[in-house]
Amino acid sequence: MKKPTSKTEGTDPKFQDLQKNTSDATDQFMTTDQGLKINDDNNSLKAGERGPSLLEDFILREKITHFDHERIPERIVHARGSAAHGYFQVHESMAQYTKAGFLQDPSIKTPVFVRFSTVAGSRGSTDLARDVRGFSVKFYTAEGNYDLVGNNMPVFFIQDAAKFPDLIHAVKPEPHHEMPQAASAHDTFWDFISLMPESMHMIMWVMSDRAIPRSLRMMEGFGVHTFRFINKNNESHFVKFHWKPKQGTHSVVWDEAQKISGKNCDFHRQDLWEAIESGNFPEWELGVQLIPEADEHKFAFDLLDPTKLVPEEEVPVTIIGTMVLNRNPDNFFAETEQVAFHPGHLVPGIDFTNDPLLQGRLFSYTDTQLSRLGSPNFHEIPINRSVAPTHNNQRDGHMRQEINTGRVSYHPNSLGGGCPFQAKMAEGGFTSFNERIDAKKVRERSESFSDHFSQATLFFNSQTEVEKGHIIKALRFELGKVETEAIRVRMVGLLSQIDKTLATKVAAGLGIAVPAPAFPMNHGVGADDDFEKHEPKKAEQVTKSSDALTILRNPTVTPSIATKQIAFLCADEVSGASVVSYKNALERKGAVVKIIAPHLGFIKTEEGKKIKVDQSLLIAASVLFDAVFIPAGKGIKQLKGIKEVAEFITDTYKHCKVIGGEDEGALVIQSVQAIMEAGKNADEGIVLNKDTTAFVKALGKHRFWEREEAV
Ligand code: HDD
Repeated sequence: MKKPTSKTEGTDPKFQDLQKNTSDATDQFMTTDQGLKINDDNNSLKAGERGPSLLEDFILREKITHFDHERIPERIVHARGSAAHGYFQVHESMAQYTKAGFLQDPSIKTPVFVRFSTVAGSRGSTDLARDVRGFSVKFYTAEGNYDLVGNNMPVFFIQDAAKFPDLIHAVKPEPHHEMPQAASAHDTFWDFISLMPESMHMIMWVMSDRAIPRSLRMMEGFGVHTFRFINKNNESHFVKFHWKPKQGTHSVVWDEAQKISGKNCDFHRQDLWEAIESGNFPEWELGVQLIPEADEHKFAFDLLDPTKLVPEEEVPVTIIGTMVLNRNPDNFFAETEQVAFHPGHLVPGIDFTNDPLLQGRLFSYTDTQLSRLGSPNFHEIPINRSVAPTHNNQRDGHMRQEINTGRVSYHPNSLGGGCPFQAKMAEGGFTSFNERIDAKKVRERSESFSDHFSQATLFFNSQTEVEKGHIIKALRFELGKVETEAIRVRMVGLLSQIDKTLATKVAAGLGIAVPAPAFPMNHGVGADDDFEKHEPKKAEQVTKSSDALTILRNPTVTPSIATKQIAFLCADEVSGASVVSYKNALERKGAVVKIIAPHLGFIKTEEGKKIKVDQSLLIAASVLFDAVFIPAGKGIKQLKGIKEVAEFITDTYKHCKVIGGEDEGALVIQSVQAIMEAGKNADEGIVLNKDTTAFVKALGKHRFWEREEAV
C-alpha cells in the first residue's frame, strides 16, 4: 500500500479506498496477468531463430490481446479533460437549508475528484479551443456520492434536453469530412444557432473571454440549473451553485489562444498538474444563491429556464465552503478517463427542479456510461466507488467485482432476514421532494421561457469596452469562417435584438448590412400550429448591468501573482545579480521564473557562476508566459537582433502583458519595433530600469488593456 505523503491523505477515506487498487512494480518481477514470472519479454516464441511465431505463445498472445483492446470510446461530449483529487469543507452548518451531511460540520473534509473539460473537441484536441469548460465535482460523502456536474458558464444554449443531440451534432466536426476539430467556427454550428434564438444569452458567454481561460484554476464554475436544498423539516429552498476561484478569474486573448494551441496544446492540463505538484493547490469557494420556495415566481424570468441566471444583485451569492485540489491522479486512464459523473447522483438534502434540460440529463448520464465504460457495474471502478457502503439486489453483469454472499437477491425476503433494509427518512433514506404536480401531459414550452434577449443584453451591457471588443472580434472570426451568407445574415439579425452597436460592428466586419430580424424566429422549435406560443418575445430595452458578469470588473480578481509564469530571457555573460534579485522578488510572491536562453544547458554569468537554462528560445514562446523580463549584463546585447527575442517582446506587448528590463536588458527591449513605436505613450506595463517592486506591482494588474487600442 502506498504511504500517505501528507496528513490529509492519511485521513482521506477516498485515498484509503483507492489504495486497495493501486499497484507499484518497484522491486517486483514481471509476470503475466495470471501471475506467472516472465523470463523473456523481448522475443516471441518461434520455430527456429528465423522461423514463424508459434500460436502456442500464450505470453505473446496475452500481451497483444490486451493491447488490442486498450481503448474505450471517448465521451460523446467533454471528451478532453483533466482532473485532480482534493477535499471540500463547509464553513458553517447549512442545516437551516439542507440536511446534506457534508454541509453540516465544518471539521469534516469531504474528499472530491474534479474533472475539467472542453466540450466539442476529441480526447487529443487542444486545451485552448474557444469552448465552454466542464466543471464536474464528485463529492465522496458519508451518505454516498454527490455529483455537481456544471460548466464555467452559468447558462446553457438550449432549454430542453430534446435539442441536445441537435446542438452537439451541429457543433462537432461536420460529418462528411470531419472538419473542423475542436471549433465552433463552421457552418453547421452557426446554422443551428441562427435558428435557435434561445441560445443568444449563452452565445454571448461563449464569444466572451470566458471561453478561453488562462488556466483551469482561474475559472468560475456554475451548477447552471436551479436545484433544491431540503432541510430536516422537508422545507425547500431553490439553490444556484457557484464556484469562485481564489486565484481570480482570468483569460487569454484569442490570438494567444490560437498560438498556444500550436506551441503547447496541453497548456491547461500541464498548468493544473504543475501547480498541484509544486504545492500551489488551487482553491475555490462554493457559493449559493438561495431562494425561498415562496419566491419562485418573483423574477422576470423562469427559475426553471437554464438559459437564465439569477443576477447576483437580485440574490447575492453566500459563500458556504472551500474546495482545495491537492493531489494529482496516479493514472490518467484509471481515474480521469473512467470517472463517471451524473447529475442524478444525489444525497439527502439536495434535489432537482423541473428544468427540462436537467430532467433529460438525468437519463443521459447513466446511459452513456453503459456504452463508454461497457457495463452497469461501472460504479465498482475504484474512482467511481462510493466510500459509503453499498448493498442492494442489483446482481451480475459484465466485469462484476463484488462477491455477494447468500441466496437472496430480492426484496421483500424472509430468507435473508429482510436484508438489506430500506432506510426511513430519519435513518438517512432518500425521499424525493414532495412537490405537488397537477397537470396535463403536453409537448409544450412554458410562455415564461420566451424572453431570449434580455439577459443576453444584460451580459453585453455589463462588459467593459475591452471585453465588448473581444466579443465583437470573436463573432467576426466565427461567422467569418461560415461559408453560407444566409447564416451570417440571420445571425446578425439576431444580434441586433441584443445590441444594435454589437450587430452593426459585427456586420461591418463581415461586410454585410444588419437585416431586420426574421419573424417568426423560432424556426427550429414547436409544432407549426403552436408557433405563436413559442415565438420569442421582442427584445426589450435593457439598461442594467452587473459587475459579476465581467472578468475585468469582477470582484473575484485579486492582485496576487502566485503561480504566474515569468520568462527571463538570458544569454552568456548575464548579470547574475540582476537575475537573482528579480527572481527572488518574484518567487517570494509565489511566481514561477523560467530561464530562457539561445541554447540549453547552462549560461555563464558575469560573476563567473553558472545558471541552468530551462528552455531554449526554440521551444519557449511569449504566449506560454504571463510576463517577460530581460536582466542586465554585458552579454545580453547578443539578444538584440535575434528574431525569436523580438517576436517574444512583440507578442508580450501585443497581448497587453508585462515587459520588464534592466540596463542592457532594457536596451534590448527598447530596440524592438513595437516598443519603439509605443515610445513616450508606453504604459505602466513596460517596466524598464525600475526596482523589483514596480515589476511585481505591474504583474498584479495582470494586463494593460489600454495598450490594445494602440496595437
Ligand atoms: Fe452534459 C458530460 C455538463 C447538458 C449529456 N456534461 C458532461 C460533462 C459535463 C457536462 C461537465 C463532463 C463530465 C465528465 O467530466 O466526465 N451537460 C453539462 C451541463 C449541461 C449539460 C452543465 C447543461 C446545463 N449533457 C447535457 C444534456 C445532455 C447531456 C442536456 C443530454 C441530454 N453530458 C451528457 C453525456 C455526457 C455529458 C452525453 C458525456 C460523457 C458523460 O456524460 O459522462 O451524457
